[in-house]
Amino acid sequence: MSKLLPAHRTECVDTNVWLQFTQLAADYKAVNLGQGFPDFSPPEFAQEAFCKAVSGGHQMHQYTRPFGHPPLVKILAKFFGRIVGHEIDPFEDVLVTVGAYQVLFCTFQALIDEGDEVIIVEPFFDCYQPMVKMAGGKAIYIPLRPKVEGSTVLSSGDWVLSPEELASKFTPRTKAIIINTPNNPLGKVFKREELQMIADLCIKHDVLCISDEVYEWLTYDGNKHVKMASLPGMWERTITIGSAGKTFSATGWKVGWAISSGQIVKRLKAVHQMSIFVCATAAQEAVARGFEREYELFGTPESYFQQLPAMLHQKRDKLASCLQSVGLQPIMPEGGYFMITDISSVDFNDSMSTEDEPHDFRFVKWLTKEKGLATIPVSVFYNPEHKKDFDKYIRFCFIKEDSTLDAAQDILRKLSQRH
Ligand code: IK2
Repeated sequence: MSKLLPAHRTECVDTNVWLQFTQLAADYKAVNLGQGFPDFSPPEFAQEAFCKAVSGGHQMHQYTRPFGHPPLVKILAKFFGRIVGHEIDPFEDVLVTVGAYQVLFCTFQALIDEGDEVIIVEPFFDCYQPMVKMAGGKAIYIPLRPKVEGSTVLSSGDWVLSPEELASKFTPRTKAIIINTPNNPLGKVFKREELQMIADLCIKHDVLCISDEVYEWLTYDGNKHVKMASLPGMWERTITIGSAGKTFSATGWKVGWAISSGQIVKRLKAVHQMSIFVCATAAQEAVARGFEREYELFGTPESYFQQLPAMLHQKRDKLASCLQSVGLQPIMPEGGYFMITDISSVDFNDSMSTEDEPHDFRFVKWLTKEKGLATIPVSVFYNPEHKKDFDKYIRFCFIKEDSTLDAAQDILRKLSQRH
C-alpha cells in the first residue's frame, strides 16, 4: 500500500457544512443568517478588556499557564462553583481550550476507547459524530421528536426524548452520552425533569455525561437553563463545556473551557498538552475580566447575561413574525440563537442541484444563489439514517443586526409574493 496514504482515522472527516455554506454565502454576497456568529461587536466592557490586555505589558504576549491562564481558571471556578453548588478547584477541575470545539475534541480523545459507545441526542452539533469516530468510538443516536407526530408543533419544548427509547440505547459498552442545552439548532432548553431522566440512566449504567452548554445564558420566555452537573450525583460524571465566544458575543476569540472533576480533567489536559499546549494569553485575560464583571453584577439588569438574552428575545420574535408573515411556521426556540422552520410548502426551481442531495440542501443552495439569503440545512444535524426524516427544515441564525434581519425579511416577502 502506498506510504502516501493518510491514516485511517482521518477518513471519517468529510466536507464540512460550515466551510461549504459559509463560502457559498460569501460567493453570492448573500444576507447571512447561516453560521452562528453575531454581525455586531462584543459589548464595550469586553472590547475594552481585550484592548487593555493587549496593551497590558510583555506578559500578555507570552505563554501563560498551559491548562488555563490563572485569573481565568480562578474566576471560572468561583463563578460556576456558585451556580453548580459544588466547590470547583481552579487548577484541578478546569481546563481552558481553543473554543468549545477543542474541549469537545479533548473530551472524546481523552475518554473514548476503541469500541466504546457514545449516545448522541439528535439534532446535534455536527462535529460530535466524526469526533466520536476519530476516537475509535461508535455513535448511537436518539432523536428528539415532536411530542405528537403530525400535529402543529410550535415550540422547541414540544420536541422530547422518549424515556423508553433512551433507556434502550444504554448497553454495557456505553461510555458516555452527549447532550446540548440550549440546543443548536432546535433551541430546546432541557427541563430539569428531562435532565433528571438522563442523569438517572447515567448513574444506573455508570456512564459519563458530556454537557455542551455553550448557549447557557440565552433562554427566553421564563425558561431556565439547568446545569447537568448541579443534579445530585452528576458532578463527578459530567463534563460541562462552555464558550466565551457565545458568552460574550466574540466567537473569534476562541476561548472555551471544560469543568469537571479533577480526575477527568487530568485526562483532558493530557490531550490538550499533546495538541495545543497553551492558548492565547490576551484573549484569556479579557475573558477573565468579563467574568469578574459578571460575577459582581450577576442577577442585576446591568449584567450582560441579562442584557444579551433580552436583546435576542426581540430578534427572535422579529424573525418569527417575519417567517409567519410569509406563511412559514417557525419552531419557536426556548433558547440559543437559532430558529428552524419547515420549508416543505415552498416551491422552488433547483435545476442547479444534484438529484441525490437532501431536500434542505437543495433549498438552501437555491435560496442563497438565486435569492441572496444564506441559511443552514437542518439535516446536517442528523445521522445519515435520520436525515431523510428531517430534511424539510432549515435553520436561521438571529444574532444579527436588525438591518440584516430586515434585509432577510425583504427577500422572504418577495419570495412569498411570487408564490
Ligand atoms: N458547541 C455548540 C453546540 C456550538 O454551536 C458551537 C459553535 N457553533 O457555531 C456554529 C454554528 O452552529 O453555526 C460549539 C460547540 C463551538 O464553540 P466555539 O466557537 O467556542 O469553539
